[in-house]
Amino acid sequence: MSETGDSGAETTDIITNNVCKTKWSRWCKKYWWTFGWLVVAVMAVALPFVAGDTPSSRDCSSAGQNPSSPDCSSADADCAAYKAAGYTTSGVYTLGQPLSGVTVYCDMDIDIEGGWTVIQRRLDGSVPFDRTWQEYKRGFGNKNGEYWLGNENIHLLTTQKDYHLRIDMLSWDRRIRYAKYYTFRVAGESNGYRLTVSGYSGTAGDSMRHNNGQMFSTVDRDNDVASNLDCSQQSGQGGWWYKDCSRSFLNGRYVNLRNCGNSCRAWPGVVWYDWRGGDYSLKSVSMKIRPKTIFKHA
Ligand SMILES: [Ca+2]
Repeated sequence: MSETGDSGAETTDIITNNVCKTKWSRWCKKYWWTFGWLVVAVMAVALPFVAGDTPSSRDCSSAGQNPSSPDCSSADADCAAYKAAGYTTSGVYTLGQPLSGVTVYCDMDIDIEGGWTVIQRRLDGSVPFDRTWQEYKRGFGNKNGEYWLGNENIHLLTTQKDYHLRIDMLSWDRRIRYAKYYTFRVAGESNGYRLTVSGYSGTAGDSMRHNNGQMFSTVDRDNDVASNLDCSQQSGQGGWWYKDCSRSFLNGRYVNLRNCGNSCRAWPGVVWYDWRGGDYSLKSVSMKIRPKTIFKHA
């Protein structure tokens, strides 16, 4: 025991003499152990913040919020997962499984909880929505502006989890309304991307009640139940879940009512019949989804 103790004291002296070679050596020899422990303690507290372990510092926004850097390597499945991971800024994010690499606009602000994955957005008419089946299948547009996420992507997301749908609308006289559906799901292509939508609540009226159970139709694929007409062709060549046509078609022709006043026909525009009627084209709309089990996922 004593040998070990002597050996320990000797080692301490050697370290002390080697560390303290300055003109302050007398003070140094007396206090360097205390100072050393203080440095270790400060580093232990500061290191996690420097390394970026906390969600708030795991911010990939400078790279377009694309988590491709080492600190942001595990992309989240949807915007709700990003919100749960500490991301609070609306913007374009890159998703992980099942849509690996697909970018999407995340609405983190629309209600208290945020975390909405935007699947459709109309803002200014800059992106045409008179598109083919294949284009609606793959998705098109600009994630910072107007776009359709793609039926295949929407199907993959809503198959993996149970989702709510929320639709926000703005009129040209700057009034806002919304519609929420408790259940929103899109089947696969072999089933015509058939829609399940139910459980309405909101302020805009239920203009999707007739779309529940309908297949998707585009200008080049008539899956509606109106045998004598082509609903997509009748409604601005947009894709939608038409039945014998529809009280809503948010992918209709974009009509700028401010520019044309009463001189142009608003129909067929971006329509939500139960709020402004069939001949009123909305200024902007966005469709977004969020898991029913928000913030409870693994
Ligand atoms: Ca038809």
